Amino acid sequence: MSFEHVRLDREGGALRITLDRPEVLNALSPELLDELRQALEGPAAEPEVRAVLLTGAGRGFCAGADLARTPVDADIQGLLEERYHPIVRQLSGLPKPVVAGVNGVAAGAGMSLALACDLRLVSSAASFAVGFTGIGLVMDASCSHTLPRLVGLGRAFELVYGGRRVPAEEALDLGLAERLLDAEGFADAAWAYVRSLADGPTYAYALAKRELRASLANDLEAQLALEAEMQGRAASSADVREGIAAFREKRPPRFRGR
Ligand code: LHQ
Repeated sequence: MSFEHVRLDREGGALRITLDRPEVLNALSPELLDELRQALEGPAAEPEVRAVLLTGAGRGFCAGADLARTPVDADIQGLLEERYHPIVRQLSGLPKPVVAGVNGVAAGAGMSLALACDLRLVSSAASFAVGFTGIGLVMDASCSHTLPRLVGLGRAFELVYGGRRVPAEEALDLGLAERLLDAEGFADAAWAYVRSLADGPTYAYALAKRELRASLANDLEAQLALEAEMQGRAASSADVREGIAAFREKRPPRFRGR
């Protein structure tokens, strides 16, 4: 599979997807969106891929929709349903860890993509800008779903009204990011983190991801039922046998991801 606007690297079970239009801070052109969707539905979904890193080339993570290529009188509703929603569903639904490596500014729908990932590693040079309202639009590509869940309703309002730019350190405090890493060496550190996740118990991670994602909508009874089902599956995996054997033998486990 060869792409022009998205770069893919594989190392062991880790896949890195790099948005690759650095001259426009990786703004989302129709071509980039198509390639990103193909990368997420193809290579990222292969069972041999056990963790995914989404990051950006150059000094930006993603500046959102390509404003030079997206006429505002276009069918934006159709565009979102056709091109953006499948990407969001893959980022949040892939049965493996999906990590955003936010190397630089993440704005508008670029911020949406980062928030749709399971967690965000941010460079000290990164920033977030809700952005949409600054140009008279509203949140899309799942930002209005993830943002209040991550930062709380009041803080979401504060970020949306005004659309200010949030620097990396504040993003960490607010809950927009989970780890702050030095800009120097960020790409290597983010990749090492995701490579280490790819050696983990992928099947347990996938089941845990279902539990956590479902917890936001479930009541206690529904969540207890889901946990029992997920634990039943985890307990019958080869990885749990390896995990327990490694514990008894006082050695690191060698998980095979199922
Ligand atoms: C860009 C962009 C960009 C094109 C920087 N497009 N070129 C809407 C419609 C449809 C469906 C889906 O969703 C949406 C929602 C959205 O995502 S709307 C777009 C939301 N994004 C924004 O409003 C961000 C617009 N960009 C900015 O405000 C700034 O560029 C930020 C704050 C991101 C970065 O500022 P700087 O670091 O000062 O960089 P810059 O502004 O100089 O940008 C560098 C280049 O990238 C520049 O090109 P140039 O040829 O002048 O060097 C920009 O024009 C280009 N660029 N964002 N979204």
